[in-house]
Amino acid sequence: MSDALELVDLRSDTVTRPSAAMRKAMADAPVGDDVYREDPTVNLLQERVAALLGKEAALFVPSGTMGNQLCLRTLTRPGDEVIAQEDAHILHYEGGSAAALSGLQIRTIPGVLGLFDPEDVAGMLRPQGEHFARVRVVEMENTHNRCGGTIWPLDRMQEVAAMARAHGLVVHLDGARLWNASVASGTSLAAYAANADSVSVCFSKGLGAPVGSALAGSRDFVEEARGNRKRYGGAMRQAGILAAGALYALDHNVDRLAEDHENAVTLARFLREVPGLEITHPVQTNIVIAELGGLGVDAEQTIAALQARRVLCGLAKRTSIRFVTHLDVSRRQVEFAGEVAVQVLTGLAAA
Ligand code: TLP
Repeated sequence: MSDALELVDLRSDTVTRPSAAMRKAMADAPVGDDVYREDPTVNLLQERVAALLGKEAALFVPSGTMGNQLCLRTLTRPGDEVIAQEDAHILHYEGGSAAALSGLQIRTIPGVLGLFDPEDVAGMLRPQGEHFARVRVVEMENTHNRCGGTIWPLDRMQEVAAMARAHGLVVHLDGARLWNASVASGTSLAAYAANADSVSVCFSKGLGAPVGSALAGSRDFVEEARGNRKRYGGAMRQAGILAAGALYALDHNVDRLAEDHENAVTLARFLREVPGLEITHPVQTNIVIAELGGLGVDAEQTIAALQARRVLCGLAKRTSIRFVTHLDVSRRQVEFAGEVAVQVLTGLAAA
């Protein structure tokens, strides 16, 4: 089949390219200067996202990292502590920015599959006094990237948020892939977001827009985040061109995430054929992490060998590799990648 001859890029759902229809919507978008708040397309997107998340306001930002970091900056003062699960994106993949830009320390909960319990939060509280950092934010990531796209069950989020709030803490939700959680679980975006004071979501991952994320919260919070966005150099001018891609994605690419989730299950089925390979998480959304430790093959070597066969994946942890399904890979391509992965891994294990 012709598409099987092409590169099957499963490194991330960030690699998607805007479709012709999305590009047209972007080209045709009415725009204005968003620093003057005069870009109608950005304004529309912000209103739409605020409504979807059940928040008073939202703000368009260039990236998920900036969304998370603006939320953290706006919720805290230097020296504060952020409580997060030990595999959190804000800790591993944002260049140390919580420390560099906001003077924060992140204290981690081990958790299981990226999730934790209200008692874990209680265990992180500190007495008041000059020795202690102020514990300020509890962060949840839904879906959880480094733990294989796992979904926070709504009731567990509610319990964690209730515990945090009972102790005067605020909650941030890294919802880069909240769309995936919502489509897979049937829980509304707003129901998840109700458990957070600040939320960030991305259009540039499974939704297939080329650029852009948003943060959301109360009107006052978003107003302050807007000032910080300017300071961080993230205030854009005729950004409606980009916001139009995000609006197009909201209209066309949310429900279809279910296909990506099915494709991830299919891929995992192939991978499980390899004796010794482990997928240690339930495949709930669009991420599959294969643990290679038991197989005795090197993760980097595996990635290179797969690349030579035109299948791209990424390193997850030292001994595991990550595959992410998305709208630019078809069922057939996923099956092709699965077949290749079985051959390559079986061959490496036997060598
Ligand atoms: N994740 C990227 C890489 O940074 C690892 C990926 O390929 O998955 N929160 C979560 C949960 C994310 O997965 C990401 C991106 C971000 C935030 C940051 O988004 P960007 O890349 O737009 O800064």
